[in-house]
Amino acid sequence: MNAEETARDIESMKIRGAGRIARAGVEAMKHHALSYKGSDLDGFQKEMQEARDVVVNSRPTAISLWNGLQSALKGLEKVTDVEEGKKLVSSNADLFVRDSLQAMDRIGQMGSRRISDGDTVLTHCNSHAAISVIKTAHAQGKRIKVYATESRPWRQGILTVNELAKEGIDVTLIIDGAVRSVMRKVNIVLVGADTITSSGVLINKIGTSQIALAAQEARVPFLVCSETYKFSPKTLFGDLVHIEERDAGEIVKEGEIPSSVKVFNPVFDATPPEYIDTIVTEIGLIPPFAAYEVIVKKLGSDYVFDNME
Ligand code: RUB
Repeated sequence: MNAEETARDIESMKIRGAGRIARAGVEAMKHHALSYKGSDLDGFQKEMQEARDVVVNSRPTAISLWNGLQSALKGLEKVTDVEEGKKLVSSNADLFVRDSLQAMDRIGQMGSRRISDGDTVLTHCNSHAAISVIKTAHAQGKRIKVYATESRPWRQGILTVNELAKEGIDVTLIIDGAVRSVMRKVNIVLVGADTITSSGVLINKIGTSQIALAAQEARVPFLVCSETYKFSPKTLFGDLVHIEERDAGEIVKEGEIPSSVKVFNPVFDATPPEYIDTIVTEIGLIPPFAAYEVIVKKLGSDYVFDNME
């Protein structure tokens, strides 16, 4: 798919989840580069930047998309002809997708060490990084139970329970409001991430911060499963994370409530680092307060400074 089609599918949530939108965005860059006709290098570089902007603006909150697109175009300003540029974007994209899938597997392996036989896990929305941990623990023969939240208004929890049930995992769907009621039966909470700021704040599906509160009250460990490309270099330079607000029609049908009633539909929220026990990444389990180190060391100071705009 080209950049415009990919952006449309991300915006309409046909493609969703921080990891998947990043991989789809990167694939779109590859497609866009390979289908460029002509030999004008300036034109090629300009078109790639424009394609990047179209995709990056399709969903504003997940830094994974921005980081992915930056990786796909890394070094493009240094190429000497269009063919070289095409090859570069194509191999950057392949590398990102490969590393992203590998990271998810590693997160599964490492996170599963924190799950014991007989544990009950609670997860929110539909995070493939969190699901990777659950599936890995199950594959290791651990008998686990899972509570999965419905995640209004898009009900991504339906995807999660279908995916886990297919693996033969004992899974129970709950409405979002039932989290505190079930928390006393839960041993560990696993959620994904759209963005992690340099100060260790987690931005994830709306409702995540309430789950963290309930977990802390019940003294249940709250773990975030996140590839390092979900850490935000932008926040290091003072950018605030923009929390996407979506249409009222996702919550109420036309005519269901008086037109004088306002509807507020933020789709992500912020969980402070004090509520997070650890972040499971592909480079290890790190405390949220080490987010700054991850951004600088893993993404690299060159990367950070080159990509500030
Ligand atoms: C999905 C969501 C997920 C993260 C991580 O929100 O908040 O927890 O994106 O997902 P939406 P993953 O459905 O609005 O995209 O671990 O799969 O990257």
